[in-house]
Amino acid sequence: MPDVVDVDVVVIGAGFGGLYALRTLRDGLGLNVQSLEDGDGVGGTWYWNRYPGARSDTEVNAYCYLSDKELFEEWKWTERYPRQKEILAYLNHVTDRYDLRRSIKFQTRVVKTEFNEETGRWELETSTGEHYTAQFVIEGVGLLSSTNYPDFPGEKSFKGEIYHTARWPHEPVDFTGKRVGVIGTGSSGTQVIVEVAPAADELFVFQRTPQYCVPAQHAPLDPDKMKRIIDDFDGYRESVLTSITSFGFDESPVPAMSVSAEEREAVFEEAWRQGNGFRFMFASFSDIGVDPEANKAATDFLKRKMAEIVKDPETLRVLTPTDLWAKRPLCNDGYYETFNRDNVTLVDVKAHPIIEVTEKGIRTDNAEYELDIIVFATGFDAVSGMYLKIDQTGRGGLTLQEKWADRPRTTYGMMTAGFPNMFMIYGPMGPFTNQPPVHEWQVEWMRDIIKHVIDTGAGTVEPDVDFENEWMETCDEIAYATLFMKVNSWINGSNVPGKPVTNYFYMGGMGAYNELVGGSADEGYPGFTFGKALTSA
Ligand code: NA7
Repeated sequence: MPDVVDVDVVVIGAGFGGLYALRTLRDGLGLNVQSLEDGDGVGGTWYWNRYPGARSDTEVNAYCYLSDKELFEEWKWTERYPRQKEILAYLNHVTDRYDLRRSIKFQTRVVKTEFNEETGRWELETSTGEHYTAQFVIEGVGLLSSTNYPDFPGEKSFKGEIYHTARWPHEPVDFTGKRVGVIGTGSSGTQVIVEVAPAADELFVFQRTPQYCVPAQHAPLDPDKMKRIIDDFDGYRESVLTSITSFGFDESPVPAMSVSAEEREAVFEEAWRQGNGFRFMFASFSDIGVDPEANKAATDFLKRKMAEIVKDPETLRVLTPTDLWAKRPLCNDGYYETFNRDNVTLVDVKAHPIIEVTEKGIRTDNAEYELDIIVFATGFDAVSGMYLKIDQTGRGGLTLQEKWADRPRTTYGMMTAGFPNMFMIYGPMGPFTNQPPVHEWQVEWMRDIIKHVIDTGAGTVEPDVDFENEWMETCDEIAYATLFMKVNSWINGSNVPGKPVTNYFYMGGMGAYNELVGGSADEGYPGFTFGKALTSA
């Protein structure tokens, strides 16, 4: 028998969510917590996504922890949207500030979790052959973490370098004088394209679906804004956690078509001037994500802006989306302007699909592009992907892979029936919001229910199947009334071949989620079953 380490809690992943879970359960509840992390440093998304141009496109006042005012005051961000390096430095600071590193094992990927019904404990196995048992497992494995890597034939024959944005090497990649191909024009693609274009000799952008991209309006951080937040810190955190999107700005209550065309134009113009994709979508009007007419008003405006920027008519035609605006909203400065550069070529791979990677570069059905470097900015097997990469077994031998074969099913995006004491931070059917403050909220909910299990002597907690089904229905009812289900993207699973195309989110907004799920704790957790302790840890 291999050596087995018994702990109260295993936390999988040391990104924003996992670090907060470690701190909250270890220092808040005094439990024996072991964190296991695949990378050789903390940071999660921000550890892996080191590509040129990588940065948060959420304003930093909402892209950080909000549970500790002192931390918020002491860490000095420099830019409105922090770059990857700065976020990684922040997360390392947090790790050291709360002395978390001693509880984390790096380069240790959990490959298997199994619930032992005899002992009421989870048994875990790692890629390094280590074995753990734990009463509770918290999976902070990341919403956007498992990479989507299209399998183009011939990739191995390519003589140049190939990178994926979400598995970028630690050493800088030199693009100087190189012919570069970027596949993908989502958040990662648009960021890498803008950054690499000035350095590369030639840049070929392989675009499948054009995207609406509003300016970010990058700028140094506004110290007055941060001061105003600090002066009413609790009020600010409350406002973030009771808003719809938790992005730290005021959302509009005004439907787009309730105002005159002139007024609408002025509001859009101001939103463009202020920058930020989510802000544009949710702070200009209340219904761009749900009402096709409102959505069209917004996209008409964005198309007019694109036409003002992009000089070549054919490039403009290919760059201009024809869909609704209902992928995850993007923002970046200089994205459309980049296509005015002489060294940048837009390749329409919807019209002429990529057939293969050759020794020399990329071949579409009508041309071959000779390249030195290929960048896959092709995104993620999002939301459910990372959970399904781990071989997970709950009660009665039911595997997560079996349970989620048709679609992921959870309760509140945090637990799934048949998997007692297993928690997911920002799992499927959780709120569709900015993440870090919501990670904290969810971890605090987990802390409270775990405390309840401990205080009452119950060994386990798990959601009831009927209750879970009700949650799924609630989520679907809301999501299918939005436009996000009508356009292909990772939000509904349609970006990965073979993945269930379905709803993956609670789209009722964080405020409603907070009330509903937080309220259930006050009522003694209806819909959850608390079991008897079988053995002590
Ligand atoms: P995204 O937003 O999923 O974008 C991936 C891009 O890659 C998108 O343009 C895709 O086109 C394209 N793609 C994917 N597969 C292919 C193939 N086979 N051929 C050509 N093009 C392809 O991922 P990101 O990493 O940019 O961002 C994900 C999230 O991370 C982002 O929303 C933020 O929340 C942070 P498609 O649109 O599917 O036609």
